[in-house]
Amino acid sequence: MKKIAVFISFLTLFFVTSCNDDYKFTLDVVKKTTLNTSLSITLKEKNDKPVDKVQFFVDGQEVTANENSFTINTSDFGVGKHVVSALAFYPGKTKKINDSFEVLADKAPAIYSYKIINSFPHDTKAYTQGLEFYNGFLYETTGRKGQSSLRKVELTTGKVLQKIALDNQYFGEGLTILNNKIYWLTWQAKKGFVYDLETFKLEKEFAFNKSEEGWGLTNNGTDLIKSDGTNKIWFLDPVTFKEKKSLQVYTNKYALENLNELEFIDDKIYANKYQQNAIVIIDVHTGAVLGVADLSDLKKEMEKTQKLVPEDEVLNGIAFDKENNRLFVTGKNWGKLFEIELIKK
Ligand SMILES: [Ca+2]
Repeated sequence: MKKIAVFISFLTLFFVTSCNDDYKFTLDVVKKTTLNTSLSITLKEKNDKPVDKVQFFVDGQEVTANENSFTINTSDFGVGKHVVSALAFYPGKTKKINDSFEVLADKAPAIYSYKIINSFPHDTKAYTQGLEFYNGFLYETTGRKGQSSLRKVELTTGKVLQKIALDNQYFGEGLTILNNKIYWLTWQAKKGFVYDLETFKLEKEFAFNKSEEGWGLTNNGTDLIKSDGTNKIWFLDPVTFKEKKSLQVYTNKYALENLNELEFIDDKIYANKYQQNAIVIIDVHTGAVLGVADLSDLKKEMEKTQKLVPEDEVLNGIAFDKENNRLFVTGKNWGKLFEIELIKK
């Protein structure tokens, strides 16, 4: 009796396995495409066996299917790697098939040069990680354990008007000001802090979620916008600190990693790329790199009066004075802060 049961189980297993194996699905997907392109993806069964229904998902979000295929405009999902899944329902079974596609920007970034409009003193002991212009003053955060500080600075003199230190266990990173609060990131502690704008009194701390580290910070008036050292830019709710969404930053050729200090200007994100004397201009909706400003001559300008530590005392810090349309940049421990104008080549 037992033998028969085993034999029946074996038969059942064989039957189920062979039935499963009868359906061989693949997703017909172009692996690399560009923005502003229509992309069609089709679920194929090796022997054209009929399925009852297919549901498609891009990055976990269901998209409208037309029988065994669907079409999207790549701009709706932005540049970067996207996961596509199909859930196929066929007699008595369901199967999930995963694949991916990568979207690049549809054109090369515009190249900008720059013109120095003004230069101001900057503390050579300020290892700049965050820089923002607010209500007539510069606000700056500096890094390194035991040296991390939050400062309010007078633009024209570089004089530090107000300053607090971060606990020695933390390495300070970017800052931004929103709704009369200062938000300040730490590097690898997966933590950020919130201060009162006027008093610099610590109000609360928050934890990062999926974003990896704390690098740059800015805001668009609604959300905090954070870089984490990868090619991703994260949008956080300033009250709950929920990471609402992320952008992947790509040119027409590759992903741009190590995005550092940030500034939100005219609906675009300006980012320092770590250890590169460049600022990249990013489309806030798609993540595509729209422009690159080469500031290597600005570093050379600094080196006329100051010896900079290679690969350490690098360009970092972008601030924008919206009222007067002034763009400020500096670097880690640089003795000068420059007002510059970017010029499209
Ligand atoms: Ca900034």
